[in-house]
Amino acid sequence: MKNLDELKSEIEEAIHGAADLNALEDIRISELGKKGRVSGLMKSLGKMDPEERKTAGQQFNELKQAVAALIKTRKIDLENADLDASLAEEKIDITLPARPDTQGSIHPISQTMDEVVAIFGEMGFTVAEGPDIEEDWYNFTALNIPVDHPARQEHDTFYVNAEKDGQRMVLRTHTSPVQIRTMQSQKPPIRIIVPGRTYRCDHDATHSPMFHQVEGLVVDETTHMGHLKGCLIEFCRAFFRDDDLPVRFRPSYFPFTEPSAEVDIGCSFEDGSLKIGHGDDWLEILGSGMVNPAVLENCGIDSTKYQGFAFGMGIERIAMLKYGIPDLRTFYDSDLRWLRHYGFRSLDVPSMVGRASL
Ligand code: 2NM
Repeated sequence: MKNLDELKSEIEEAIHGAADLNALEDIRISELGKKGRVSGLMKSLGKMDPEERKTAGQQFNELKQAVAALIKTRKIDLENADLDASLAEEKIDITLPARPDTQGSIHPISQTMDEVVAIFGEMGFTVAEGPDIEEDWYNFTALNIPVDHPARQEHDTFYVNAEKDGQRMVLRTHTSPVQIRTMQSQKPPIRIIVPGRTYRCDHDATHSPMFHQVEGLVVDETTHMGHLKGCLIEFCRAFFRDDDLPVRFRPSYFPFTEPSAEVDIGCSFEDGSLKIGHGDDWLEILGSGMVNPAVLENCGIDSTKYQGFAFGMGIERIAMLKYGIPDLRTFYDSDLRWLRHYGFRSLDVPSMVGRASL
């Protein structure tokens, strides 16, 4: 049997010479493993007589512990060396340009439509939608706007070179045809909100040939003007986030409603800038009225049993007022710098409005 001291220095030398963690692990197995040399010595104790076993056992144990300690120390050294090597090798290139910010933002039109829909959604309205290209009957006739009615000219209609069952097709001038379609296909009670694109042949600083509307309709047996007023006052105060916002109903005329009212909110023009919520001036926000019984009948609803109210608003207009956007035409320029300024973060829910800070 080899001299124990000799064996110890041989193992010690091997451990120090281990180039990496794998080599060290091989040494551990060949010395301390089940079939290792040191383990072999421990096994040989069984064949010794008691006196010999006592001294040898102590020596073998000391050797075993010394080898285990040496391996442990060498392991820590090798691990540190590995870390030092990768720190030296893996450099961070701080001269690389930053990655471009690819986060998009929500267009103010979409944001405003979502807000309006959310407010009416909480009141129990559901969203209805319909086609942009409409039959003349749905866009005008059913709404009590007969042929040669001046309102047809007022609406500056885009006519489409297509006919359906001999009917002229138009780009809808309002979203009201969706209300007509809903009244034809659903039984009251009806409570719908209709967001969407609308088209009028008009283009200047305050008009775009394509714009957005949200209209609403309620039809039930006992629906009355008080419901219209309460609902729209509530909407104006929720949308402009002002519980004391003054709201005024001003008599007006629409062929599809009788009586009709325009809805104004209180404001002031101090030092040339508009302030919503207080002051002696009024700003028009909505059109509204009790659905004309003729319109109900056109849709197959018994006007002796049912009554309804309806309203409509232009999204661009209320978005400009709420978010201080001065020029209508900028909505459609697709200018990314404009969108970064006026756009909204995608995770903002309609009730938690905040600007994108890009
Ligand atoms: C408005 C103003 C007043 C309206 C009426 C209807 C329908 F289909 F029920 F008759 N829909 N929308 C309406 C009434 C729209 O927008 C300024």
